[in-house]
Amino acid sequence: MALREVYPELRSTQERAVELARCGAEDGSVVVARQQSHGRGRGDRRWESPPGGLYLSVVLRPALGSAVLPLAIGAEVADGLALEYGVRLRLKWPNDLLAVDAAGRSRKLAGVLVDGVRAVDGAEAAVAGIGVNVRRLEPDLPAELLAGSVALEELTGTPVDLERLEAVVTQAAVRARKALAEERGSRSVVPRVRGLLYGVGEEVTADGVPVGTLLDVREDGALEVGGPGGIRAIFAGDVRVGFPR
Ligand code: BT5
Repeated sequence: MALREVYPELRSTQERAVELARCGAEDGSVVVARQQSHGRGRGDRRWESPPGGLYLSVVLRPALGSAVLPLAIGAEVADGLALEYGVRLRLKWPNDLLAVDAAGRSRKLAGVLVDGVRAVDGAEAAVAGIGVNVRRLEPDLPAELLAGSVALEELTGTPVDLERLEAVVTQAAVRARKALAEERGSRSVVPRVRGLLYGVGEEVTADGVPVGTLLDVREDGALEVGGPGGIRAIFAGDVRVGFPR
């Protein structure tokens, strides 16, 4: 049976869910924390996790080891939030959910992090960590982070029930893995990702280096950019849309 653990505070739901996945927790098992002291993003980045947000990690198995999984989860979460709350979000490769306002300003609502895990029984699992800002972040955080982020309640204008949101997000992650495991797999998922992709046609940098115009997402999950030297694929890195100021 899928587990559900809810903590008032935890270092990181990802750490706990990775532990559960190692021990063989079932698909859809979820760890939720009302706040995190060491919430993490990709690499050594932090995820600010004050009370009021949604912080959860879902065990997904069997895992597919696919680079499309974070994108597929992002697309499913975007669709789930659109249906439930009527918000329109864009997906920034490879793992950000952004709200874009009428002036074209983008702000980050949520982030997705996927870790691969080998369970003690030898089976491969994935752990999807998802953080969603629900209430406005506290003003003592860095100004750049405040300016670049947005909360769900700011978009809806009404209070959001955390348990309902948890169900929407967890189900979205489980659906994403299933969709990729189906026969058409990424061939059916990637077109949906493309439909939500942020920054198409704009200049992008990868790890601070200008790499050209954002063109597309390939079926293997790589980002395709075009520059004077031709078309190239980016498999990992910190991609920014627009030249750095
Ligand atoms: C992500 O990483 O966007 C993935 C975040 C995943 C967080 C969840 S919460 C539940 C689970 N448990 C964990 O410990 N983690 C997962 P990345 O693309 O590396 O983005 C990190 C960057 O986003 C930071 O360097 C900041 O610039 C920015 N950031 C940090 N906290 C933020 C927040 N609350 N809202 C918006 N942006 C934030």
